[in-house]
Amino acid sequence: MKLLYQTHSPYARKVLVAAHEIGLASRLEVIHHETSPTRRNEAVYAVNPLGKVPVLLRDDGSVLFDSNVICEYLDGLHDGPKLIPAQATAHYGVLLIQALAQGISDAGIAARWDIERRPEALRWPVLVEAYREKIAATCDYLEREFDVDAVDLGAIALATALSWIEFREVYDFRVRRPRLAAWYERFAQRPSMRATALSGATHD
Ligand SMILES: N[C@@H](CCC(=O)N[C@@H](CS)C(=O)NCC(=O)O)C(=O)O
Repeated sequence: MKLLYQTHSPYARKVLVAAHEIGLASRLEVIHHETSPTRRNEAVYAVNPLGKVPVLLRDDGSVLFDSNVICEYLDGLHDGPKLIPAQATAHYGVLLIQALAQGISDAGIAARWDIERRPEALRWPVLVEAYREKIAATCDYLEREFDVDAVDLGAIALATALSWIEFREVYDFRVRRPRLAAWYERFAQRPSMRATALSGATHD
C-alpha cells in the first residue's frame, strides 16, 4: 500500500504512528507530498478531491482518505489489540479523544494561517486568539478528564496533535497542565513516535 504523506502533517503522522503500533508500517510505502490550499498538488488532487494528505492507495487500486478513515481501515487489518476497541464505552471514549485531537490540529493550523502564512496585511490577531482559546479549553479538559495509559487511536491522535502545536510553536500545552505534559512525555518516547518525528517547512 502507498501512503501519501507529509513530514509536517499531524494527520499524516497519526496514520503512520498507528501503522507502527499495529505492526503494519513495513507494508506502507510512504511518499511525501507538499500540500497547501494555495498550491495545488495535482497528484494528491487526482486521488482526493479535497487535495489533502494523508491518502492511502490500496493494492487493489481503491483509495482511502482522511486520517480517521485510514486508521480505522488499518485497524481492521491486524489481529492484535485494536486501536479502536469494540466495546461501546471504550469505543466512544477513544473516538471522543480523537475528535478533540483533530480539533486541536484543525484550530492550530487555522491559527497558524494568521500567525505566519497569510500575507501580513490580511492577518487578524483576534482570530489567532480565538483559535488558541479553543486549544486552551481542550487542553484544560484533557488535563481534567484524560486518564488513559492505553495505546489506542485517541492517544495516538492526541500525541501527534500536541507534537504538532509544539513543533510549530502555536500553543504551549504544558503550561498549568502537568498531567497532560507528563503523559505526552511518556508517549513521545514510544518507538512509533521516535520513528516519525515532524520535520520540514510549509510551502504555500
Ligand atoms: N481531516 C483531514 C485533514 C487533512 C489535512 O488537513 N491535511 C493537510 C496537511 S496537514 C493538507 O493536506 N492540507 C492541504 C489543503 O488544505 O489544501 C485528516 O484527518 O486527514
